[in-house]
Amino acid sequence: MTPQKIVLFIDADKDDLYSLCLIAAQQYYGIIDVIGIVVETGFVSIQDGLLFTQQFLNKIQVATNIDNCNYGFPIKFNLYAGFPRPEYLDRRLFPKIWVNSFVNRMKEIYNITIPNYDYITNEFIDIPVNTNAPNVDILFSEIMNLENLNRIKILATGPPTSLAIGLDKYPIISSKIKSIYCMASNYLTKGNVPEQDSLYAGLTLHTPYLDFNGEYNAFLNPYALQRVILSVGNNIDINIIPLDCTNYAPLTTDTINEIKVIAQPYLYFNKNPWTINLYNYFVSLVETTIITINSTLYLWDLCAANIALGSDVEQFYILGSPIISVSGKINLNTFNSNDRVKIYMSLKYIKLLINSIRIIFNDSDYKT
Ligand SMILES: [Ca+2]
Repeated sequence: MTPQKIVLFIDADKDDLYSLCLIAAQQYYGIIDVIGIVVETGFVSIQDGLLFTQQFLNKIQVATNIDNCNYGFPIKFNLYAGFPRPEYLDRRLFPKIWVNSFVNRMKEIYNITIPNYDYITNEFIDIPVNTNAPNVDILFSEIMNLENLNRIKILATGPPTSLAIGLDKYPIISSKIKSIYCMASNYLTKGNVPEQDSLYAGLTLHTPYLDFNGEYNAFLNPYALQRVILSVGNNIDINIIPLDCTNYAPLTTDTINEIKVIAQPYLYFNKNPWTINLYNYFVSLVETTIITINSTLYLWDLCAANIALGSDVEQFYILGSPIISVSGKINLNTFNSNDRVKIYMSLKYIKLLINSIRIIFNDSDYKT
């Protein structure tokens, strides 16, 4: 069987990176063919995101196009720099305290650093970094030249700015895409963006919005998400994994223990050093995410990655064509259409953990 071609759009936070472990596993086992990973502005800047992604991929023994050599690693991913976010969205940022703690943990645990951050004052310094990653335009031209027979699957686990721009800039791209999976937005549940100006989040907005309680990926670029959803009109299968769904997958210290128990029999039988190294980084990065005991964390991108990879995690979805409000939240009264945009509303937590481990260890039971 021809491996499914996949393109990822990520924003390089810890959630993206441990989800990448599953993607790397499927590439290694020949199940998928990753033709590109695009880093978007989201958690950090595009260039910083590229550096974090490159360094983490090297830890799990995956080479990249921006490395100087392939280090003898068995697989290689091509990274691309996304399009910059529109300037009018510049005031929408992740809380500085989260970004700083992420940057510091990457150094502390993995010795992964970026050159334009002062680790003593905890401030970004204004020295431009350039990874020499090719621009996403290069990837879009490659996609345009693909045959229609094996249409690509797209997984977006960051604000989908480049994907949305690409759909407009290169209309032919739509005919090359089979499906899109986006971890974004919220429907019936509360968002994770502050409801008003927040000193903690470094959030000050010109005008208060009426419906101001979205999810971060959608909040960082609500118009991009809306554009992606509209491509349902081009015969693309659109799947939205909102907070309603990811809230079923809390990340606590119990989660780590459960993952370790599930992995035990695989570790007993599997002696492949590449796989074992991958598993160790996967579990340690998930663990590293738990910074404070009482913070509310979820396995956001892992849910989306599992659903996109066809892992059967017993989801329930509703159909409709959502309208995304300026806050990034799905507008409640927009389901009167016959469109088939799928909005996932639930997911079985324990199966998510089991299937993630099955994917890492190449146990095809993840689909049953
Ligand atoms: Ca992400």
